[in-house]
Amino acid sequence: MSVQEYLDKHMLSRKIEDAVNAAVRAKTPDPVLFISNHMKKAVPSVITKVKARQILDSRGIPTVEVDLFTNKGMFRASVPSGDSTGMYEAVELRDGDKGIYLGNAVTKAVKNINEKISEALVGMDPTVQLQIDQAMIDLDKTEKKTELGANAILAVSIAACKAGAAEKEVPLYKHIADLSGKSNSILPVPAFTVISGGKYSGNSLPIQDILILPTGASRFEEALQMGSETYHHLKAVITEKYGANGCSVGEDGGFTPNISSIREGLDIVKEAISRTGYADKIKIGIDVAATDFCIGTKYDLEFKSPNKSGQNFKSGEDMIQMYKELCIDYPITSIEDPFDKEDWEHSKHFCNLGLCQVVGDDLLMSNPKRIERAINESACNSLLLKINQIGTVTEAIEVVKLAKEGNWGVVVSHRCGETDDSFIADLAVAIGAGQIKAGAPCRGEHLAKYNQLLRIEEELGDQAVYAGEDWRSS
Ligand code: 2PG
Ligand code: MG
Repeated sequence: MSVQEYLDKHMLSRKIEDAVNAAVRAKTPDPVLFISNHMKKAVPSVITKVKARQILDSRGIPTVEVDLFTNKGMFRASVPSGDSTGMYEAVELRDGDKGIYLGNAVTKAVKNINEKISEALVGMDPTVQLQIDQAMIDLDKTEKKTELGANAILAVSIAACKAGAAEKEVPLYKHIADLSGKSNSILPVPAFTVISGGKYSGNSLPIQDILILPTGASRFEEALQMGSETYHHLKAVITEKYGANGCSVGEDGGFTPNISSIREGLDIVKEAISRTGYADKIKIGIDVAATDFCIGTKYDLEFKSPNKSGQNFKSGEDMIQMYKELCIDYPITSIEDPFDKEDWEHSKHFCNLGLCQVVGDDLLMSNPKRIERAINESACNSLLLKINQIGTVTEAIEVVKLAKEGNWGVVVSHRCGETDDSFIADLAVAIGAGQIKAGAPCRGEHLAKYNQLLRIEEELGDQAVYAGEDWRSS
């Protein structure tokens, strides 16, 4: 189309005249800026270019970043990556050449965006998230996004979502809320990792994380303050008991003192909480990640102590007994993956006791079929949502609906390999998840999410609602 044809088609002469008249009416002190902003709104927004690159995540491992361009500007997104990759989740495309980044490069995924995905999306309206995601799903044609890579598809999906919000001139959480059919935005209760164990640390603690949940705060800002203060009191407790080198941190930012039992970890967290003065307002959660120490049908809580490992296996029933006692002795309100990902029987039995929230992470892998099964069998009562296990914003919204229809809690989660992208903060607010797990209240990749929640709370002003005690049912 020639420029003249374009001008005629979009009636630009008339729109320019309108912009000038509007500037005069508004008595603007800066007519050029006013007219250019006015004209920007008049331009129909379409995706004009999608450009991806390889960057590094918080572990120093390659991941995908994308710049999506519309007539309104450039919108950037990058995707996280996790350690636990299961057969039910969308596939992250990695090059596999061991000589380059130990096989972890993502240049094929980047190429897929720059060529195939870009070609398919250029010209589309960025507000039609469902169509954009569907176009990529159709292009990929595989069930687990193996062809283009879930890392490629998700990066573009998120960038398009940001572009859609800009096109509508609304905050990102508002746009996602519209896409989800939700009208009330809710600030989630943060679940801060404070102690790291399991495969994330060199200590002998078998479980992956001990977390704190400030459910008794009145605002998110207060919850963040409680989390930060507890974290620093914990640092002091650890220094007193284990020396300063106990304060090194693991992948998710939790301290990694050389403790060997769950109770030892819970005791120091309880001590830190008591030093804050918020005792009744902060609850404790644990991510057991029991799949990592399940051997056959037994659990080896000493799997990280070479001289004890394999000598004292626990049965599923023993594990249930242990959780029962822990829930009595500590303010535990949430247990994630208490059993192996295929140990449905003990998960069901434990969940039915109703002692605390039972979160399905490895059990579900954010997979709709596994979520449906777990709802039907009451194998857990909360979804850990990892968006890169699904691969598009639209499908993430769908699984949240599924979980909410089952009256479950929803925890929007980061991955151990993160970037400075704060998308999950807006997502958590928009879908009314009630809970977000984004690591410790330290380190840039975690604070990108928590700080974004501060901004959203500030922007919502009087309208801001913190999930607080309704963290499971918001
Ligand atoms: C988890 C997550 C985040 P990963 O188990 O909940 O901590 O770990 O990203 O390695 O799956
Ligand atoms: Mg987990």
